Amino acid sequence: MSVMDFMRETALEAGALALREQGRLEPGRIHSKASVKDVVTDADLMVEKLVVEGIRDRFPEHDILGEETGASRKGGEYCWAVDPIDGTASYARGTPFFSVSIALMRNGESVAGAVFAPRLDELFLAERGAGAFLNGKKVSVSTRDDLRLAMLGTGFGSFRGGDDDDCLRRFARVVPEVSEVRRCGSAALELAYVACGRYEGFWETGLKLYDVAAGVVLVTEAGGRVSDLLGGGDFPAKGTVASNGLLHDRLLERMTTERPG
Ligand code: LIP
Repeated sequence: MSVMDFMRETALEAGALALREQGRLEPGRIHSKASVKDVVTDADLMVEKLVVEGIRDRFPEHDILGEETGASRKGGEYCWAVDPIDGTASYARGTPFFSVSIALMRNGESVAGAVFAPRLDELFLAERGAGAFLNGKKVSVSTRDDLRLAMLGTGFGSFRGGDDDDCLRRFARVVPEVSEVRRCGSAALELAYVACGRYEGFWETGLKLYDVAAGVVLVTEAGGRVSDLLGGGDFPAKGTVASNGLLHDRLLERMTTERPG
């Protein structure tokens, strides 16, 4: 089985499990992590176990970074970044906006990714050099180059650690200048929406590698661009900005939160 077949099958299986478990979620199966704003459900743990065991069986020599189980590092060339349920808060409230996100990284760069939204029945897959696909159909980023017509996604992950005035200032700068800003609650899914042209762009700070690793390869393989807030490659540590490429620099200009004077 090829890496992409493994990814597809694992994402579908993991998504089916997440879907079944969403119907059975009750308060006792939802827990807080570092703060009350940061939730994890029993389903996150079950789905991560399924994915991690699959990787261990098939690629025993590879490293794994899982949102819930942390990192197992053998110091090798390949590492899998797994977010079993990206958008756990949305998932726990019963919304359809959550996804399973699985990425394969080589020497720190994403080379393949799967983002599956089981309630929406949408599987996004990308492999470096081979393009990005939604349910088997090739997708590409939007060709809109007018910021006023842009629909963007964002998130407020940086608030988990407390207040974040910069995040609010950035939001206030962007909102009046674009057509719409959406917040679905799953960064992986919003990156997938940039890849397939539904959104022109996305930005968020406070994300972790497992949130973005699959989405990044989707966006770049669909013809878009991903950077940190300053236009460099240090994402997600210094923020994540993704776009159709055409609007990237104009988005970056709005990411600076310095106030005049
Ligand atoms: C979540 C994201 C969400 C972001 C949160 C968080 P989780 O992932 O995808 O969009 O705003 O900070 O990281 O924790 O549900 O896997």
